Amino acid sequence: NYLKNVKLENQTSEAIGYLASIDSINKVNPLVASSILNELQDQRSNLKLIASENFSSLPVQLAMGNLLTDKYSEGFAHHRFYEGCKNVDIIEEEANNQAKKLFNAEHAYVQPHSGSDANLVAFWSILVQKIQNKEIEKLNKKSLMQLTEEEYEKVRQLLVNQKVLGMSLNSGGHLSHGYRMNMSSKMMRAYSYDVDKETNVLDYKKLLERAKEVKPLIFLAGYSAYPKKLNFRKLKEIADSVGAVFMVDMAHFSGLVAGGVFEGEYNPMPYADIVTSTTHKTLRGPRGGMILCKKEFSETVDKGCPIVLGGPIPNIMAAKAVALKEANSESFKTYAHQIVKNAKALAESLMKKGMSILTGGTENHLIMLDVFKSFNLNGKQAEFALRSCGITANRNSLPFDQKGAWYTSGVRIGTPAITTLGMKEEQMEIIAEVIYETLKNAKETTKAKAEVQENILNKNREKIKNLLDKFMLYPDLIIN
Ligand code: DSN
Repeated sequence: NYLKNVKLENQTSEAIGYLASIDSINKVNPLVASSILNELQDQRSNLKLIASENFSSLPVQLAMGNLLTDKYSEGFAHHRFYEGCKNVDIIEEEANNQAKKLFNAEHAYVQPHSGSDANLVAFWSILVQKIQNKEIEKLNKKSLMQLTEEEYEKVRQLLVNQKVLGMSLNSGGHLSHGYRMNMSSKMMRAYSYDVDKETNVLDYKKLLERAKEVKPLIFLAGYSAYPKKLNFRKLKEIADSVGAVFMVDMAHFSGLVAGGVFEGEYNPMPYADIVTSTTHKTLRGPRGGMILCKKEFSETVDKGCPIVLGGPIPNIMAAKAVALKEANSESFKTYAHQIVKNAKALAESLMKKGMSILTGGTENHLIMLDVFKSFNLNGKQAEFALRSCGITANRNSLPFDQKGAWYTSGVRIGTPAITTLGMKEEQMEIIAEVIYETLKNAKETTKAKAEVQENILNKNREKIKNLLDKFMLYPDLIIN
């Protein structure tokens, strides 16, 4: 019994809830219970620098573990294909309202199970609204169901021949933005734009030329590995100049928008027609997705389930409502600003030590290290060496990377999770030192591994341990 040494009376209600759930799981499947506790131990003893991860609060986690998971609620709030959805309606509506308030959105949809699902729903919604509905009208029919087989095939061909233009995976865009191996490039014709080869930064003039060349239906902005802010006013002008729908995927930086770090021209909300996001990255909620859009798209977006998605996941929507309420607070604003201050401080310290960093710094929560240029390592070797010293990060290809997507020349690091732990600029100096000392001393052992000599490894591990002891994950959760 994992709880035999735990005195529940000394713990907070969140800790009791968490531990009680482990105890209860342990009675049915001890392997699962021990894996959850081992994961807690892992995340407590390694420094999480994965830019897309965070630590959600215990209330967010607890909101996921209950009987809401048993409910089917296809449709959307107050418009369901099932009876008995009153409480799910309240929860979904609350999550929508919190999202609308947080982002000043006309409409919110919190059902997507992931960011990629949110993008599929958004694409589908744009295709229906801009192409399918117009075609049905032209044919003097009321719905798709009234079309003859021949007419239907004509509409289908029209849909798959529409164009989406998104940032290439190579430049830091996402798979679901039209990468050849991804579904997004099969449901439409996908085109991409790149960063400038010299600066690794987006050149808005070249982007305008590319948009004019492609003339997409959807002009898509957003990234998962680009360390700069995006100017949404300029991007909207580009979209308008070619008559495209302007879609933004803010999965990586939605917490920075929510916290008021990305304001004015750097906030996509006033400019984009449709915005998608995950809820688990900088936003610090449960794993999932959401859509925010102008009224024009609300009707089709709300039909995401059952047309694109299966049933919504009510327990996750409940956790989204909790997380979005947390994000609607002053302390979240302070948190979001600190993420970027920490990233800038970390980048500065690394560069002072002589490390090569893409674009010479960062304007957001992530930093792209060129480990090949700096240390003659590939990303996989660097990732392995860092983990051996207690740092969890992920390799990432750099623009025009010669080493491909598996080995890569880069490592992506980010500050959302360590900022949640309470770390500030002072701690970034220590982290930079560990990263630098680890990578400088890492010796290639195989194509996938680089090892650090024991005395340096121990010294670095000790530094990380000291940091994590001081900035403990869920300090209220006491397990002996
Ligand atoms: N896999 C996520 C990331 O790490 O950025 C994006 O989906």
